[in-house]
Amino acid sequence: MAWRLICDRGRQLWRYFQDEPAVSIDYDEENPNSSDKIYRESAFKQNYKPVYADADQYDKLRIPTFQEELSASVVKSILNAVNYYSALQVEDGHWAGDYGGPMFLLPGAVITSYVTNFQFTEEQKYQLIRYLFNHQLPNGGWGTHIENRSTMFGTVLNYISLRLLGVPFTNERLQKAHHFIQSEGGAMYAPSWAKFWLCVLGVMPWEGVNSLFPELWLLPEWLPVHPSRYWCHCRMVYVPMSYVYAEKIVGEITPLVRELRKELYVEKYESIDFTKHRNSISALDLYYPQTVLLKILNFCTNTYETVHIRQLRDKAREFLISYIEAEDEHTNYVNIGPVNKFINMLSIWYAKGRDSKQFHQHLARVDDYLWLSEDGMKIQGYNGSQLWDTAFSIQAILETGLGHLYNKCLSSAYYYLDISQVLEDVKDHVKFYRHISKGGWPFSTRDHGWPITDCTAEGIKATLLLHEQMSISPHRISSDRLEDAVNFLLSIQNKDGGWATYELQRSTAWIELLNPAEVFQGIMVDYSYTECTSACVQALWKFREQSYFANHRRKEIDGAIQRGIEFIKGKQRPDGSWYGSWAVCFTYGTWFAIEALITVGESPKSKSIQSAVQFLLSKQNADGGWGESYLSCVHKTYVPHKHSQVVNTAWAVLSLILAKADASAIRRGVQFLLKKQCANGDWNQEAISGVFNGNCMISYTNYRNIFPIWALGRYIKYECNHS
Ligand code: LAN
Repeated sequence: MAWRLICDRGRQLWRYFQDEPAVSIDYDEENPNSSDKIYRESAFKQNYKPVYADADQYDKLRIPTFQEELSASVVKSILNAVNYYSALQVEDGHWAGDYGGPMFLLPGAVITSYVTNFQFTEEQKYQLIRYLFNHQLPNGGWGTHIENRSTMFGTVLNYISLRLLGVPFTNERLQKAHHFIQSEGGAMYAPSWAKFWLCVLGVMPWEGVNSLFPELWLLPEWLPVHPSRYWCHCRMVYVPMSYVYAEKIVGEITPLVRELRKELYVEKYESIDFTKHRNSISALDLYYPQTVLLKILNFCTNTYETVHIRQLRDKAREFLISYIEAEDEHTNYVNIGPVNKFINMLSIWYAKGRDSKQFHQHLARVDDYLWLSEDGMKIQGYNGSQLWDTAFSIQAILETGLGHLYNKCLSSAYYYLDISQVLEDVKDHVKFYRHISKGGWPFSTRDHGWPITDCTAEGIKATLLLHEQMSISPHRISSDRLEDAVNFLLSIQNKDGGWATYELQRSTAWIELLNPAEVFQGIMVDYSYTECTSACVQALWKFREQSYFANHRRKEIDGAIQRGIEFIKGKQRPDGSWYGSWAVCFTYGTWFAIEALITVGESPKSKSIQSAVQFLLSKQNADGGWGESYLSCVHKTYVPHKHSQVVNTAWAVLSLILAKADASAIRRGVQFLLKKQCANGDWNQEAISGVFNGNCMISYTNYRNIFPIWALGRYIKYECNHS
């Protein structure tokens, strides 16, 4: 294969090898979600070593022989599934997979490469172009994510990307996209995060955006609007954005940039009054409109911008660049996400120069965000989902009771848990508004290093399960390290009893009124979430069960669990469901909630569990499955998908078994999972599973294996208890 994934301690790099035969790429246009064929087919070829694939050998499996036909086929299916899925594991122990989905990230990389003059290789460019063409919609536009309808956010940015990647204006597909932009009134109707990039490229003057008010950082920290209180993803994006704004960075005005100025607007570029269009935004994009309060504040900061005070600006600029440098160092130039990665890189290019060591360190970490699938090469939503997928995979495989057959796979996964836990706080963490990190697990890699509440929780759960169920000795993840992980969780529980994502909740919901990104919701505050809270409660409970840790902060742990459970109960909706903020959607949130409640001993007969069961049963389809549309997340009300989905079905089955619900509903769910399994043990990629900020979807490719395995595994246990 010409393209190969090379991994090192979780770091994933797609490399092109000239003298190897090219990959055959067959993209299924019906489903915008890639099946991740390129990675999966080569990993499968290389690693597939099935154990006990022969159905007659059940007796060797130390599990009872089943009378019932369904159970026998479930065992067969599990073996087939784990045999397949374990072949996808990388040597360093993690599971790799496509973490694409958002369609507004690649343009940040391409525009930064154009302005700072770094080159993607020819092979990369070819694949980036393929990706963009593959995701172009029939009306010529692109959505904000791969399942979305066309938006100006997606279309303007991806149109520009294709032009910068060398596709000529006369190209038929670009003509269609051009037509779309023109018919929607031109690029000034794109949202503010797109306008930012237009200004950087020089196809919009900086007067076209509202002030990013760099001096905001100089206000006293106790003020509720101080940006140190924003959700870290929002904060870490607005830090370099404000720096770039303070410097009014614009790339070289090349002939191509001049052409784009003509192509992107309906009127002549020179005749447009861009100040008037600061708040213009297409109805296609509007999800969280600017509030009156924000408009008033924008008026003030825009006015201030015309007279701003030099000394204050210098002070703000200095602080911002020091913050950018700190984030770069803390994350080994990976940065918290793909948005600030490229804005930080641009800032460093400007402040330190093209030849600076820092710029080169940034360059070395660009490829960490790239992923190649059959639909082409994309910028992922993060530098991967390594730890998250691995911690879940461990739990899913152990749930089947067949862990002993997959010893090598599980010890290798344990190794990944070991090398990805964060062992120290970052330098100057107080100065740069970072919570402690010691003991936490990140979502991806240790190099990235931002620990997350629920990733830490899943890390603890997976570690303790492996310690319990596998003969791992000596424990490389020491008791001290597990205590640190628990300390991290205890340090980060909110006053409302819940857990947020990366930090304590630092502000109240009213600050959402200042959210300037018209396309996302809930980016200003790190709120407590049902999923994060459930994971933390489960982890603390698991930790508490180990007699070895009986003396470690027992009282605090008990209190934390109690308050966490109260929080979760308070989030239940009148219809019995829980909203899921990070995956699609009510089946996900409800699964997390039930898992936590049952773990701590809530009776399945309780009102809360019973109404959740009623909710789930009411959504089961005639084919036995469950299917939820991503629109559930957007509209915050259950929207069924046209087809049942294996991932939603698995969450529902996991929940119903715990809740001791009606056996026939469970069996029908299980039968649906069996029916959908492919001959090689995989399941087909269906609709997109992940979401963030209400409105943008993100792919969790391994969910189609993890959750069916987990659910079938739980079903086998359940049958054992019944027979
Ligand atoms: C993620 C990925 C992981 C995810 C879980 C751990 C699964 C979740 O339980 C908590 C939230 C979290 C950490 C999460 C938050 C939002 C992220 C970081 C992402 C979905 C990955 C990409 C997304 C990020 C915000 C994308 C960039 C867009 C901006 C609006 C800045």
